Amino acid sequence: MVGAGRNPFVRQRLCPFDSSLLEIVKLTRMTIALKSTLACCLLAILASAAAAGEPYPADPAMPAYELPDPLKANDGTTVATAEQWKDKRRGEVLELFRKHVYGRVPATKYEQTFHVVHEDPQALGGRATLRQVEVRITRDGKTLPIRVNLFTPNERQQPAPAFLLICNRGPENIDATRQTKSPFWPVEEGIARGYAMAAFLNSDVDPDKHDEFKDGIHGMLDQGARQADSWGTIAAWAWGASRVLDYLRTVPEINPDQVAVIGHSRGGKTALWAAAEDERFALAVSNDSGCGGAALSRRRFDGREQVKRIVTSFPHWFCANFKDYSDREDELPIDQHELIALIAPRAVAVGSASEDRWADPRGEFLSVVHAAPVYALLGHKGLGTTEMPAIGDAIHGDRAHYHIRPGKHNLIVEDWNHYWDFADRVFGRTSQPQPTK
Ligand code: GTR
Repeated sequence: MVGAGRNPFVRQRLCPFDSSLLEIVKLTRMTIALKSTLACCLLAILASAAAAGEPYPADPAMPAYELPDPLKANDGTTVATAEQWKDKRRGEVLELFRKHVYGRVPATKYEQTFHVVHEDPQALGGRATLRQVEVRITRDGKTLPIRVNLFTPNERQQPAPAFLLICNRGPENIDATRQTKSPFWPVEEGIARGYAMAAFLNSDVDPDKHDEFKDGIHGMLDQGARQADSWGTIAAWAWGASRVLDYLRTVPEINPDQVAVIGHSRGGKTALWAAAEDERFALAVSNDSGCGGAALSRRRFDGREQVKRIVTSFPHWFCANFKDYSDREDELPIDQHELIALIAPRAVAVGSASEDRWADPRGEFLSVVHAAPVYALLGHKGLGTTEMPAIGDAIHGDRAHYHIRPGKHNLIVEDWNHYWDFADRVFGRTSQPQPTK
């Protein structure tokens, strides 16, 4: 049993009890005043809890839960060696996620070609080479272009490690002209640290709306009636990330064995699933990915996104089977710590924001903690602790990273610096955080 949380905020009874009307009015006013004072106190507590150096607030009340053991095979036996994990159990866990959560990619054949549509060897004042590339997917006379913006550092002794951002925001966030510089994709800082920076829009692969899977890559590759485990839109975006990786691995300036996939929120859910499906990604970065991403589904408390809510608001993200676990998370044959385990022994980085309770920061942390037995089996310590860091702190473990940044749901340079620091360790290199422009 992982344990039920207790509500740290004790409710106070404020109702007055008096027979005189005047007294009641007075007391009611007092009650209102007291209530607003209490509300202010509560806000102050929450605000101070969001300050750097403070512990993340205790869990609200929630039902006790028990996590499935990643090392217990479908036949009930316990996986005891790295070989058993690789040859048997990893495939089982992957299949369980395909069947119950994200869905299965169809086996439909297609053609893929890469087209450099613009190249500037002297981008960013000569510090980088910019390539704008289309990864074109063609089937039955129809073509779907995935547009990639790629900056590679010009100053480098050897092929550079790369970060591929799955951008779930507008194109201005990944502006190749750099007229708009968004902290969501801090190219200048990444290049200064020696990283190649690539990005594509998830909407190029599949639209982020419930279109009955008619448009985007679904419209192109799906054949026949949809099944309960047919791929949803997150699986489609993850597939798109792999197609961009196909291209990145052909770029001489990039080390093909050092490509990280990174995403925020729905993009973070996608980054984790992309790395689970595609073992060529050396590092998966989940920023504020929450429900259906890094956060454990079984932690069911009010104020965080749960399965019922996510499948209702975003019916296209997951396979149809996932809906069956609305308010029945305990019946899922897997939980999200096993998604992290699928990335082992490769590196994983999970970042949270202290005010992002909807994404359940502690649930995101615990997923990494509970993936540790698989990392251990494969010769790595993982985070190396079960204690959540204070707000503002980071844990750079052995192939696993976690940080909790003060503030709101977002991907900003502070998060990126944590990820680059960790990637430096994983890839055995050093680089310095840059002053933000
Ligand atoms: C929210 C959704 C989250 C998260 C977020 C985002 O509306 O509830 O699961 O993915 O969107 O992607 O920004």
